[in-house]
Amino acid sequence: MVNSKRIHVLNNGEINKHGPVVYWMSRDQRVSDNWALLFSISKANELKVPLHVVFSLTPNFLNAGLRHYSFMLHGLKEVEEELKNIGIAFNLLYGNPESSIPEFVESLKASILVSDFDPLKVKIQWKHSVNSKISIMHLEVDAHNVVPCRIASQKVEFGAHTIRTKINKLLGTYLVAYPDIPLLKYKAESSPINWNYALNWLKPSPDVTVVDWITPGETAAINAMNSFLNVGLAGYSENRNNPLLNAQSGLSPYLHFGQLSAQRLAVEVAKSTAPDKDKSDFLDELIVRRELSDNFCLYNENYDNVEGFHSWAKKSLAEHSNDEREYIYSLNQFEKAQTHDNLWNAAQQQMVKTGKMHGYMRMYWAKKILEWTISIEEAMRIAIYLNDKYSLDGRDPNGYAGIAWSIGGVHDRAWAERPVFGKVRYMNYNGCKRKFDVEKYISSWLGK
Ligand code: FAD
Ligand code: FO1
Repeated sequence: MVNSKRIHVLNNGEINKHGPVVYWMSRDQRVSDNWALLFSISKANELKVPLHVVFSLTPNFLNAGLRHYSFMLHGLKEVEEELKNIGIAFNLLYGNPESSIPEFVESLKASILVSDFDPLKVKIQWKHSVNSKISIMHLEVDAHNVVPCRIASQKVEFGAHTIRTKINKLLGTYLVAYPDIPLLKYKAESSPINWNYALNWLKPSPDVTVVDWITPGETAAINAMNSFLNVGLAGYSENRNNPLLNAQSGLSPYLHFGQLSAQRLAVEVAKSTAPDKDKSDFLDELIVRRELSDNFCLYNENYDNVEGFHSWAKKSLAEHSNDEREYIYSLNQFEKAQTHDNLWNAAQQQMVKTGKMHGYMRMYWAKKILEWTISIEEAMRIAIYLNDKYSLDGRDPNGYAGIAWSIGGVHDRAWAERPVFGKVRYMNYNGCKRKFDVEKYISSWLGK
């Protein structure tokens, strides 16, 4: 039922015949359309044992605040309810997974540990540490990518144009409809979770407020997907880069937290009656661009710093490191949207207020941080800090790849050389003015 190519053996542990299967949920926080869950269920039925899903809650995860944890916990509450309905136990653990997961596995005398794929360094470290403390088999299932990241390519790809051919060749095999969730032969129950206690336990920083434009959870995600399919997909190609139109799907928070499966979305888009150009442009972003980010993070551990840039960019940026900066701002000035450029300030405010800056403005926003900081190291630090702190879809491979593209030309080509940017693609205010009504965007985010 689950293509074996999605499954990656993480250790050489053995299967302990009698204990329950444990699925350590982290990236793909949903019950439907989840290959890691489907695999865990088939394993449990095969071993004639029950299934426990477990989520390890860690405070201050990569600078996450109340905005992110509130969204995530609401989604996990729905996961708990849906799992209960099909006889699967859901356990919420507190603290570092490197100790909480081995303890949990030991307490249940689990038969096998299943986890979902995530290319971020912190996750790779978690799994490495867990593996040093357990003796049972640990399998990882890529439930996030249409084409499993480790299958699409075994090396860091140059750009969308190189991974596109590899991914498109494999879509026939992997872009398939999901099977129904099989019945559990052996059921398990768990005591209900006190979600208010969980949120309070995290003590999330309140200075990044909860957002109200989006409802968390997989039911709301499917509803948002359907309204995008019915209304937003047609015209996507033409309108998606206009920050004044609400013409992107708005689905990235659901995709980031795994409350919506990208494969489900892709299957539904492919079936839609919207114009082909809109469908192919959207699928290229959703599959090629998004899966290129996982490729970048999996095979380039410096995805979040200057070392991760290509040599042409490192060389060129270094040659211009002493160029005169017309403006230099501190993290605090950027964070408070106090630069001389009201277009940049408006984009920053959109992110602070809503947790979702328009995709086109994200490029401009990051490139100006390169232009107005004392070094590219400082630019990377500030861009990642602010994006992870305020963006609901932050702490995501797409973010690290998007920032590396903007500041370090990753997945982009060299352009005509200029001060500060060197050969990294330049963007400026006038370029934005040619594309949309900047005054209107500024007034909508900087107040009247
Ligand atoms: P849509 O246009 O509706 O796209 C649908 C989905 O396709 C997105 O949710 C995403 O999964 C994928 N996608 C679209 N554009 C890109 C892209 N350029 N790269 C990779 N995947 C893409 N995306 C995040 O998910 N989290 C981030 O923290 C993030 N930070 C970014 C920072 C910078 C500086 C840049 C330039 C881009 C960043 N992106 C990030 C990528 C992109 O801007 C967002 O995915 C997109 O704006 C999300 O809104 P949407 O779902 O409405 O987009
Ligand atoms: N994953 C976990 O396993 N435990 C957490 O407590 C956790 C918190 C968290 C907060 C904000 C956020 O954006 C992501 C968070 N994640 C957590 C990870 C997330 O599920 C994704 O796997 C990665 O951020 C993207 O790869």
